[in-house]
Amino acid sequence: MLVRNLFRAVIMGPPGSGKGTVSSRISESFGLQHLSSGDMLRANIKAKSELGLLMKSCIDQGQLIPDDVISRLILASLRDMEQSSWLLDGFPRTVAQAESLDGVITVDTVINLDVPFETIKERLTSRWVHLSSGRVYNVDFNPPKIPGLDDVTGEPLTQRDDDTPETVTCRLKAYETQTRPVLEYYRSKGVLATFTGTETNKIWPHVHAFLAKKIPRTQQAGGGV
Ligand code: G5P
Ligand code: MG
Repeated sequence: MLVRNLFRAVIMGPPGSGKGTVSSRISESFGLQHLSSGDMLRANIKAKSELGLLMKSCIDQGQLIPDDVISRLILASLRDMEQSSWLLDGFPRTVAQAESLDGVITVDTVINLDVPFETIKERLTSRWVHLSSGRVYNVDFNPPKIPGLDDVTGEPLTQRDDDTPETVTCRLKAYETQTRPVLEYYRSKGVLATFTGTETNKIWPHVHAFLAKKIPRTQQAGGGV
C-alpha cells in the first residue's frame, strides 16, 4: 500500500558533529524513526556474528565498512520501515551508497551538521554511550544523571573503542576523502541544508525551525525546541 505524506531525511556531518544528539531531538519533536548505521553495526558486533568481526576491524581502524555490505544492511532495514517517516544517520557515507539509496527512494531533505574538526576531537574522547539504545552522553555537555549509568535503564555506560585520539584522526580523514563528496551529490539535487556552528544547542533551534516548515503538521509529535 502506498502511504502518502511520509517524510524521509538523512543527517550528515563529520564524526562527533552531533548527528546522534540532534537525531534524538528530531525523533522526539517530529516523530521520525531514527536509524543509525553506526548503532546498527555495533549491535552486529555485540552479537559476535562473523560479519560483526569484519566490521569491528574496520571500525576500530577508523575505516569505512565496504559499500556493498553496509548498503545491503541498511536497505533491508528500510524495507521494514516502508510505512514510516524516517531519519537516516550515518548513511550514505560515500557517493556509491548515496546512489544505492537513490535506487530505492528519493530523500526529501539532507541535514548537514558543519562543525569544525578542532571542536570534534575534544568531544569524542569524553563521550559515553549506552550501547543497546545508542543514547549518547558527554561528561561536560550532557552528563548522565548518575555518573556512569544510563538515565533510562540504569545500565552501565561504556566508551566506544573507536573514540581514541588516533582512530578519531583516521575517521576524520575518511570523512574528508570519502564522505565530503556526498554533500556535493545532494547539493546538486537541491536537497542539502547546511547548519554551521560549534554548539549543538545553538544549531538545534535552526534545524527545528527548518523541519517545522518541511514536515507535514499532521506528523509532528508536538515537541518544542
Ligand atoms: P558512526 O557511529 O556513524 P560517526 O563517526 O559518524 O560514527 P559519531 O561518532 O557517532 O559519528 P555523532 O553521532 O555525529 O558522532 O555525534 P554525537 O554522538 O551526537 O556527539 C558526539 C559527542 O559530543 C557526544 O558525547 C555528545 O554528547 C557530545 N556533544 C554533542 N553536542 C555537543 C556540544 O554542543 N558540546 C559538547 N561539548 N559536546 C557535545 O560510525 C562509526 C563507524 O562505523 C562505520 C565506520 O567505520 C565509522 O567510522 N560506519 C560506516 N562505514 C561505511 N559506511 C557507512 N554508511 C557507515 N556508517 C558507519
Ligand atoms: Mg552517532
